Amino acid sequence: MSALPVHQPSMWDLADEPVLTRLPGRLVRHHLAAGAWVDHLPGWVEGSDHVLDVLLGDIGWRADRRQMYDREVAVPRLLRWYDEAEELPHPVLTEARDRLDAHYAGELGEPFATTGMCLYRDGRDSVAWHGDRIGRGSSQDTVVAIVSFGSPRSLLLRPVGGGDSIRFTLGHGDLVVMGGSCQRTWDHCVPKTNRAVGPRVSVQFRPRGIA
Ligand SMILES: O=C(O)CCC(=O)C(=O)O
Repeated sequence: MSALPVHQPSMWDLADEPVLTRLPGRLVRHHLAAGAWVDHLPGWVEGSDHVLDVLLGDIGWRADRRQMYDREVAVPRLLRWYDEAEELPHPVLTEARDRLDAHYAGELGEPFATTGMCLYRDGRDSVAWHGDRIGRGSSQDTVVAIVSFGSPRSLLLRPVGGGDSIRFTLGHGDLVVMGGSCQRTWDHCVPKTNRAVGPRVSVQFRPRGIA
């Protein structure tokens, strides 16, 4: 695997230890068409530099390849997957999952189980338009929560089949949650950028059977 990117500590996130700020009353819900919604809370995690340092370490990042027509190409990001039994690499991530469980229990009716991580090394890394429709996500409403660490990147959403896109900028310590029919009726992507951006790690919490 290629060398991991180096993180320049930010000048504005000076908390000594990572701290999760309050969720209720601060998350803003955006209702999209067809029963989809997105909750957004910039700066949910304070002291995120500590978490990013750990995530940019040797936590088992994997460089994947996939078939594209007649060629095999590198997936433009590094990946790490934690099943429900595996300990997460920073305790604040376990606390984040517990807090999300408590907050979304009524709406979701089941706990978050797996944790997927993507490392975008620079602006050339990306994820193409898709919905999390492997497994139950293809037929059932669900909730996917993403906590972002590192350089801000855009998360775009657009209706399946096309239409205007909506942009969320995901910065250091920000939380975005896609819910309702979002994975079935909307697609999302993180496009490449020509801006000089540093690394970003996306931490995604999903219920069992959603990918
Ligand atoms: O980078 C992100 O926050 C989105 C990741 C994503 O959509 C995925 O891995 O399915």
